[in-house]
Amino acid sequence: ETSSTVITCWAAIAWTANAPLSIEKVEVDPPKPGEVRIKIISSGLCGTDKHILDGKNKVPLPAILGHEGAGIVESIGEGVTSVKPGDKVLTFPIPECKECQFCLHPKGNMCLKEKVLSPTGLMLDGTSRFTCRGRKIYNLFGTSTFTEYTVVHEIAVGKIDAAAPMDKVCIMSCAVPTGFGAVFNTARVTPGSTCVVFGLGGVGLAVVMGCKASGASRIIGVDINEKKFPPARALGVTDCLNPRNLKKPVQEVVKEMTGGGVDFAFEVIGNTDTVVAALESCHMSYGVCVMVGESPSNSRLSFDPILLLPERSLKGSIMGEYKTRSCIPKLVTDYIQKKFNTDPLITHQLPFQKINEAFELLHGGYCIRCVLLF
Ligand code: PAD
Ligand code: ZN
Repeated sequence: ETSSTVITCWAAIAWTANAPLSIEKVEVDPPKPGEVRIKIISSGLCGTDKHILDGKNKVPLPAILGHEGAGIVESIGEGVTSVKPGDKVLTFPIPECKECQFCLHPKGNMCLKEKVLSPTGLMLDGTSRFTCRGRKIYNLFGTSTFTEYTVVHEIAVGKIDAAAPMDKVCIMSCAVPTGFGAVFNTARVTPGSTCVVFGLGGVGLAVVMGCKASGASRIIGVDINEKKFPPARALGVTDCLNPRNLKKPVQEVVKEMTGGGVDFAFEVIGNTDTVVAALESCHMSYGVCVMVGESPSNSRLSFDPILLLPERSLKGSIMGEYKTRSCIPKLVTDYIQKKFNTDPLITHQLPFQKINEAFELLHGGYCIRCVLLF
């Protein structure tokens, strides 16, 4: 245990949006009470990190991005009881304090201590644990995984099975629970139902896996990048649509294909117009549209309220409605026991130093999830 020493290590700094990340030496402070310092072993690159780097979604900068991480506890602050040095853990962008009114409620997963919806980039005491060239560096959603070491609140750390393969399970921090939970917890997809998934990236394909596991009879995949179609078909998509190659709006085509609209639609892109298209793709009466994608900061949804009147519904889903620390480590155990296989979502692996190449892969659409290895 080195919980009183500062660690100097490599991290990828986002000084501004719309520029490559800069790999630099940073100082990582020891964990304060209730905090855990973690040696990151692997991290996924999520669409949310991409939106932030593209300037679509605003967070305080300069920051260390990344929130889909798996690592090993290096040291713990005072009062930490749920993990100890050497434990394998995941970091979660939504904490679960297990004490607040929201955590104690059986439904929902928004802990009162969360700040993911209004990111401050700081720990709950209002300070930062990262310094680079004498400047304070913000964190992302209290996690920050594009660094060799990070400090996370105990309430945002989940202890996982000692047998967990650390190069694979990082995607259980975000993409997998987000996609599975949108299907199992939010939409509650039923056997024989019809589904449409807008956006076939890492999260969208986790949605596809969930729909298939739920016994959906038809899963329509929508993407403007046709490189996504072969992996999507391999995971259960039955029909692929590229809106740019259609003569009419994609929602009209989906309605025609399904005799009036699907039972369940998922928006997993993060655009307001595709949220409306997904909503319009649903059956007017019993159709349920789940919004998973994060639309740009300060954007507004606009649609005719008559869409909802005949009982169609629109719901949001964050981290798949899973109470993170209570539920996600169990998903990891199920994965280890081969109850499902999310490995096909990981199409690329790169050493951490090549993080900018990993963002290029995601932009170019050549990969589903690229996992960075430390
Ligand atoms: P990704 O970049 O891997 O995938 C996005 C996919 O959408 C790509 O295949 C694109 O080609 C496709 N796409 C882009 N624009 C369009 C368009 N106009 N029409 C059709 N397809 C399009 O991202 P991801 O899968 O990691 O994340 C997807 C979204 O989910 C993103 O908005 C991210 O911020 C959000 C997210 N939400 C949560 C949550 O808890 N709600 C968690 C993680 C990610
Ligand atoms: Zn994410």
